[in-house]
Amino acid sequence: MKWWQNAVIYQIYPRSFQDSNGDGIGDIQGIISRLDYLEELGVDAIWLSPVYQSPNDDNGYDISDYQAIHPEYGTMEDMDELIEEAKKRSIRIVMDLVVNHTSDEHNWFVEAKKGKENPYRDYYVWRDPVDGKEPNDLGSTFGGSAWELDEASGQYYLHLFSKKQPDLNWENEQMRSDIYEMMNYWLDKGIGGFRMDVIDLIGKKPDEEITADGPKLHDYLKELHDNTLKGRDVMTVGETWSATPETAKLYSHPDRNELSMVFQFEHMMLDEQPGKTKWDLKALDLQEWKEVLTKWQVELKDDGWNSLFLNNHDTPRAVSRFGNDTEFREKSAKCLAIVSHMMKGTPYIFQGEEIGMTNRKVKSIDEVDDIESINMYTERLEEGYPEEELLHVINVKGRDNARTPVQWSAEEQAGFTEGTPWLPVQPNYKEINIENALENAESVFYTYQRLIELRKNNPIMVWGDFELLMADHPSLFVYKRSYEGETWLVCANISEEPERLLLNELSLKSKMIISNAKRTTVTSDGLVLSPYEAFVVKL
Ligand code: TEU
Ligand code: CA
Repeated sequence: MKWWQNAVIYQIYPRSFQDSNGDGIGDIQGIISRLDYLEELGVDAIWLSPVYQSPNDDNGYDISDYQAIHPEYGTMEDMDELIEEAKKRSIRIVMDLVVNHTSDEHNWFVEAKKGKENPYRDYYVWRDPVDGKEPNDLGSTFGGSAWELDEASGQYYLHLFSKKQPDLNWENEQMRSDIYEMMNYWLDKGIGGFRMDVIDLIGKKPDEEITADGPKLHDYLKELHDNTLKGRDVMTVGETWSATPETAKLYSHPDRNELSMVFQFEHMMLDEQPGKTKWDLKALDLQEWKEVLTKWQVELKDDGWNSLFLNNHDTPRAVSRFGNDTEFREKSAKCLAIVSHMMKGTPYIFQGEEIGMTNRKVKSIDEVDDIESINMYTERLEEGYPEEELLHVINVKGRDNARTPVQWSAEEQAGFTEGTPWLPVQPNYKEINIENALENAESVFYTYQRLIELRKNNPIMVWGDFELLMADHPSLFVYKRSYEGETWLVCANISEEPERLLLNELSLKSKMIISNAKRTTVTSDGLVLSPYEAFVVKL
């Protein structure tokens, strides 16, 4: 067994986690000061969103120096201290690796712009204009063309994200070898591994308008593995929006020596209109959601490894999106935690999820920080969309939802900072905060703590086969896990109405493992599950 197979990972978005010096920006010393809290929660590793040198065009996902810490987060000494202090608490630090692109302020790009003869020119993707215009129709995720003209040379460079995030050219061997060297620098520090940003894009073939799943993607990952990860006890998780169960097996099959697992997003895209963007909303159909999650559970089986998550720094808060963040906030947050942690794979908790933090509401675009939301707003306003509608979709899907400061206490600024936070603290912090959660034995926090502990002590949670029951039920999510003669049944009512559950498998002899409704016994002759009730029993 690998350590990450029964691990639970906690994602920190450092800007919003804990400020230690009153400048309103979370930092590494802030994280160190909260390690005891994470130890109490019980997590095995932290996925740390980028803390590298960066002009922050995309909040650190635009890196200008991979081997330097942004001064707003601290110093390299702080980083070393974080790794060491975390290790003392058996917590590993998984670094974010952003190597599909750099910042335009990275020295490689500064050199590359000097001209076609520069040795770094080919580290990036340059093309001549076609008919005096962009080489083709490739678009950027953040809006507009993916090509930007460099006046000096008359060539365009590729940027699949912002103009300040030029794409690296993975066909350049020297560039790849520089990346491996940088990765080894971090691995030698004793980190726990890497979360690899949009790694499915590195094999791009821009001339053919192929971005994800390019022909050499897996060759690059194998080479990367052999030059960096091989022989080290680390984990890797690729961020792959394009993954299907078939490609996920290519990335994560234990015999292929590429990655440990990938983040797939199929269950995260069902509330958008097919073929359109994340901003084109559609109501989520629970049956479809169950079907997709089940497909991933069943198809990866022993030929790959799943990651389990319902939110991250790019997506809305899980409780606001899949649960009910008003009347049933705590109950639905626990329900979602149970449903997700009881599956097979490695669970990820995004900061604040463990207390049921909610989405943020804005009334004006001036309150928005996220580049993706702002660009979409500007573009669509020009196309004639009503402002109201645009603010609505930003409130539903915008990335700032996840990025408001962690609510530590009822003190001013939620105990996040003594200054003015870079993004306002949510008004509900007086009620929803970690201090309150720790004092209340019934809080969402203790559901997460219990789920993590259960995973440590019950191999069935890690290895058990998955089987969906009642597939056609519109609001009950019921599944079985079975392992070495043992069977657990997970039952959840993901709706605001009570639901009747009739299952022969249940009996008075079933042993309650966890319940979010203080249920102690179950029977086969009909139970009524209250709104968002969830429980797990051992049969
Ligand atoms: O996200 C990849 C990505 O494609 C996102 O832009 C995604 O489509 C969108 O945010 C969904 O709302 C990764 C990082 O997680 C993200 O924070 C970065 O902005 C992006 O890569 C570029 O590095
Ligand atoms: Ca700070």
